[in-house]
Amino acid sequence: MVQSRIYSVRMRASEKESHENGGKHISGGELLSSYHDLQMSVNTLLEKALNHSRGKPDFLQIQCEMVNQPIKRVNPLTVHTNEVTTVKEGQELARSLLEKTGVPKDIIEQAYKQIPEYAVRGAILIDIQTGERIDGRIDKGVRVSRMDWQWENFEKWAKSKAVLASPRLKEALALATKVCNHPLTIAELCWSDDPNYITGYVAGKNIGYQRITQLKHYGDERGCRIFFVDSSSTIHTYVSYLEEQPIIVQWEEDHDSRVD
Ligand code: WAQ
Ligand code: MG
Repeated sequence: MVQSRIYSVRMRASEKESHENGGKHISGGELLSSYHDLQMSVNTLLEKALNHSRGKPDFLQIQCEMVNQPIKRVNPLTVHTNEVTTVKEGQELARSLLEKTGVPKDIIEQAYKQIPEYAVRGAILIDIQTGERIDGRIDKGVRVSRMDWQWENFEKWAKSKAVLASPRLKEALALATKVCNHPLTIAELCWSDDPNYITGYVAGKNIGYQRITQLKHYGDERGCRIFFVDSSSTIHTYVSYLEEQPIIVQWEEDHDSRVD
């Protein structure tokens, strides 16, 4: 991708009303595109919006903006898949992995108690010192944007790691890689709001991207995305990083890092 004329393309779709008027979130998506690929990129996000298991959109927005900042290239987090046999086992593993990243136990419990209250289309930011939610985006959360991973490079990576190459894994791993690339991120906890997808993950610098095969039951439309953050003093620059810093994930075998 030539650095000049790179576009951030973002999509959001909802049922009944727009998100800001209280509509139900159906689907969202973000990618980076060259000018040449713009039509195909818009189509990719349009298809995603029109074919989501959460429902058909009544409101749909796709926005393209030229990116002016230089794009940073980062190696993907190391991936490990943890097979579990029940949701309970999966959630216990998620809690212990979060502890391993350095989130205190009581903060993890406090965060879990708040999960049922969240109905956002972005991520919740939680301060690991206080357990308080610090993003201040009540019913919106923070949407991480301006990250991507070229399909060919992703496929090559997936093949070498013997994992199934799916757009969902590519998107989630690119997002987690961007998020964990920031020094204030301690950990991320995530599972999908797609009722047909029950695998989720915990990610952190020292543990990499740890997939857990069951973090919720089939049919459940409640998703979760929490970033555990070290301090709230520079929250404004942290959020700008999440929303604005362009990042391309690019796997280079020599740079593969080891995790505990
Ligand atoms: N920025 C912030 N939050 C987001 C973003 C984003 N770009 N995209 C989604 N979210 C939030 C939002 O609240 C969703 O409800 C929730 O995360 C789940 O999003 O096999 O598919 O796109 O390794 O449904 C993880 C496992 C799948 C993949 C996660 O999330 C694998 C997934 P979804
Ligand atoms: Mg998504």
